[in-house]
Amino acid sequence: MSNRALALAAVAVVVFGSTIVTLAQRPRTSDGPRPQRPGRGAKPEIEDTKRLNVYADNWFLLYINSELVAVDSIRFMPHNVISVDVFPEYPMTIAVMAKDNADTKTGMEYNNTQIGDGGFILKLADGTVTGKHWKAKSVSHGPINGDTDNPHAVHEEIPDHWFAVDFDDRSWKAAKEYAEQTVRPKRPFYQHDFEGAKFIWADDLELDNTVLFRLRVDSPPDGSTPKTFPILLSK
Ligand SMILES: [Ca+2]
Ligand SMILES: [Ca+2]
Repeated sequence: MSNRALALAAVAVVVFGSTIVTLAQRPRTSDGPRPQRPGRGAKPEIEDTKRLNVYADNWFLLYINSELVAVDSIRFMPHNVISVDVFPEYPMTIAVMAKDNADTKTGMEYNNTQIGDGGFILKLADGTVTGKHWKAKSVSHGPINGDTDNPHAVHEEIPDHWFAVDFDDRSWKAAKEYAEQTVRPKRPFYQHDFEGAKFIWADDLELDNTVLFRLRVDSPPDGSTPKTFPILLSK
């Protein structure tokens, strides 16, 4: 090997060796929090989320601040609880579409053999619960007058952007509260935290079959101070 080749080999060893040292000195990211980038602030952690429990007879979808957050994974039976982690940002607008199981034409269920009843309840760990302070609008109703001999259902067009933060719900009625023994929730309801929440629906638990609900929450109802994360704010 020439002197020149020996010199190149020596340089290669030095460069390779320093690469190993550099890799060895890099901070590990698999355990422990990553160091904060200077000037950008903390990022939210999972501890900054709140647990949302939702039970619907029979189905729901739920938006928070105009974004779809939860959908009932079971359309009809069995009755289930959907439980998700939510990162609350205030003011917070919650919008829900809840559906009783009902034939679109007749408003009845089980092959038009009976009238089914609805019911909706929710609790968020920031203290937000369902109750008559929510707004409600029935958009599907039947059978009209409870007539099971000649059953017909009526439908209202679902308003555009009914789930959006800036939707005007002032013309909607107050939600109506129903006793737990009237709704008769199934077992999963009792296995989750709904303490302080009331079952709600539109005016008729049996004949209103699709109901929209809305609530604006200005600050955490439990009085806690929400954390803010400047890193999430767009400039
Ligand atoms: Ca019904
Ligand atoms: Ca039902």
